[in-house]
Amino acid sequence: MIGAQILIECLKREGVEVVFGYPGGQVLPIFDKLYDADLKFILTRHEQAAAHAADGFSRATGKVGVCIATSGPGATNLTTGIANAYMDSIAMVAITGQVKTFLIGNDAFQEADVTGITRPITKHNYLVKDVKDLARIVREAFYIASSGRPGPVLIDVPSDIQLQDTEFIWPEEVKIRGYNPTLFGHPGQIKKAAKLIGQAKKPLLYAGGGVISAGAHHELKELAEKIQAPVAMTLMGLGGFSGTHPLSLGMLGMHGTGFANHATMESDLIIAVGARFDDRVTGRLDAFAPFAKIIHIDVDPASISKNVAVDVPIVGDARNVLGQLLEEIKKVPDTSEWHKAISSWKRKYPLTYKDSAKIKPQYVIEQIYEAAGDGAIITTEVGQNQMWAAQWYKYTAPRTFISSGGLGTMGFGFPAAMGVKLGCPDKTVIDIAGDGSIQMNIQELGTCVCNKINVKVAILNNGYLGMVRQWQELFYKKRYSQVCITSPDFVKLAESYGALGIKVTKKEEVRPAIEKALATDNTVFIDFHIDPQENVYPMVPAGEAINRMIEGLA
Ligand SMILES: Cc1ncc(C[n+]2csc(CCOP(=O)(O)OP(=O)(O)O)c2C)c(N)n1
Ligand SMILES: [Mg+2]
Repeated sequence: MIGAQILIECLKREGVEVVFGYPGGQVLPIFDKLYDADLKFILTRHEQAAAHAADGFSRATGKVGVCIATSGPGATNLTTGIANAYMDSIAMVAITGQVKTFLIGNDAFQEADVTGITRPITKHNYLVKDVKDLARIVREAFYIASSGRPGPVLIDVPSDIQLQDTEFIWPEEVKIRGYNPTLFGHPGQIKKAAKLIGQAKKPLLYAGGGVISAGAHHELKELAEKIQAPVAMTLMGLGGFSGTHPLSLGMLGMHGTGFANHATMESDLIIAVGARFDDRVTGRLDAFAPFAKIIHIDVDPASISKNVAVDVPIVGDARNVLGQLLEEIKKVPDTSEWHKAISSWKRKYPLTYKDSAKIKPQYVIEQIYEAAGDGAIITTEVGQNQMWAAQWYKYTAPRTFISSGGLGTMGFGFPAAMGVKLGCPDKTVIDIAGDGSIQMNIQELGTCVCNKINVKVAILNNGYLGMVRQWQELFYKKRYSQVCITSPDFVKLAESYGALGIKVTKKEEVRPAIEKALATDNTVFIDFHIDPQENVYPMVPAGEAINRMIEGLA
C-alpha cells in the first residue's frame, strides 16, 4: 500500500466514522484515496472550523475527533482549533500534509514548520519520515489522544511519504516507552482521603471536565449522595452532575453562583475531581478557600499542586478513584449544619435577573430550555452569551454542554455544533451565540446546508462585543473602545445559504421562534435582538477573592 492508503486504512481500523477537513496540494494523495474510501468526509469552509467540528464531535461522543488539512496555511488555520482542544483536554487527531521530505527547511511553497508551531499546543506530535512508521504512528496518535488526560495529537505527513509503497502491518498492540498513565489511585492516598472525608463538617465537591471525560458522573453522584456534599462545577464540568439535583450548586468562579462561591470559601474540605484550579475558578489565589483541606483527584500528575497546594493528591482516572473512595469511606460526615448555611446563601444570593419588556438574554435561554429540554445538546460561543448559557440552562447529563473553556475561542460554538450533530444525529443541537462570535465562523452555514447538518443557532444579538463592553463599563470608566459591532442581516444571510433565518425583536415572539426553529428540518439562525445593556452577574472582578462578588441586582 502507499502511505495515503495506509493512513486511511488505519483511520478505519481505529473506528473513525467521520473526518472534517479541507484539501490542498500536499494532501492530494490522501484525498485521492478518500475518493473511494468508505469514510464520511465533511468539507468545511475553513480549516479552523474543521478542527472545532472534530473537537465538538469528540466532546459529544467521547470518541477521537479527526481533522485533515494541507500544509502551510491549511495547517496554520487548524492551530486555533488544536490549541482549543489542548486547553480543554479533548481527544483529537489532526493530520496535516507537509512538503516533500527533501524540501523541508527550504522555505518551499506552502511550507510551515507545523510540528514546531504545534509543539506547545499538542499532547504529542509527529513528523513522519519513513512510510514504514506510518501505521504505528497513527495507532500511537489515537492511543495518546484518548488515554490518560486526553488531548490533541498532530501527524505531519510529507507528500512523498503519502506516495511511497510499503507492506501494511497493523500494530495490534501499542507500547510507548515512558508513557503509562496511572489509572488507579494509590491505596494509601485513598485511605487518607476517606479519613479526611469522615472528619469533615463542610465538605464540597468541586467537579471539572475530567468527570465528564472519565465518564465518572455516576460515581460522582453516588459519592455526593453518600457523604451529602454539595457539588460545584466548573464551566467544563457542567452536566457532570445534574444541575437539577438538590446537591447541585451550579457553577463556581468568576460568573458562578453566589452560593457556590460562598460555600467554596467556607468549606473545610474540598474534593476536587478532574479540575485544575483555573484562575477563573479560584479568583485571588492566596485568598482561595482559606479553611479547606484539599483532596485533588486528577489523571495528570502535572496538574496537581500546580496552582493550589493540596493536602491529598490522588493521581488516577476519576471514575476509578471515585469507585475506590466509595469503597473505602466507612464514616460519613454529619453535614446538617453545613446544609443550613448553604440554604441561607441560596436565599440570600439567588441567581436572578430583572425581567422587562425588552428581550432579556436570560429569558431567551430559559425559553430554549423549556422548549428543547433535557434531551438537547447546547454549544456556545464566547462572551456574555456563553456565561448566560452556563448559568440559565439546566444541564442534567454529561456531554450536553459544550463550550470553549480554557482558550475561550470566539467562533467555536457553530462549527463545534456541526461536529456534535454528526456524532449525535438524533439530538437537537443548539449553538447559543453572540453577534460577534458567530461572525468568526459564519461561513460554516455553507457546510451545514450542503451536508444537511441540522443545527440551530440562537444569536443573542446585543450589537456589542458584550463581555468586553461589560469590562469597559465596570473597570474602564465606560470608555467603550471598539466594542460596538455591526452585523449583516442574519435572516437574509441564512437564506442566501439555503438555511432558515428568523428575526425576533419582541418578547412575545421569543417562544414561537424557538418552537419554529425546533420544528424545522434545516439549519436555522434565530436573531434575538436582546437588551444591549444587559450584563452578566454575579461577577467576581479579576484578582478578587471569589466571595467578593458584584451582585448586579442585590
Ligand atoms: C478569537 C477571540 N478573539 C477575542 C476574544 C476576546 N473576547 C472575549 S468575549 C468577546 C466579545 C464577544 O462578543 P459576542 O460574540 O457578541 O458575545 P457577547 O459577549 O456580546 O454575548 C471578545 C472580543 C476571544 N475570546 N476570542
Ligand atoms: Mg454580542
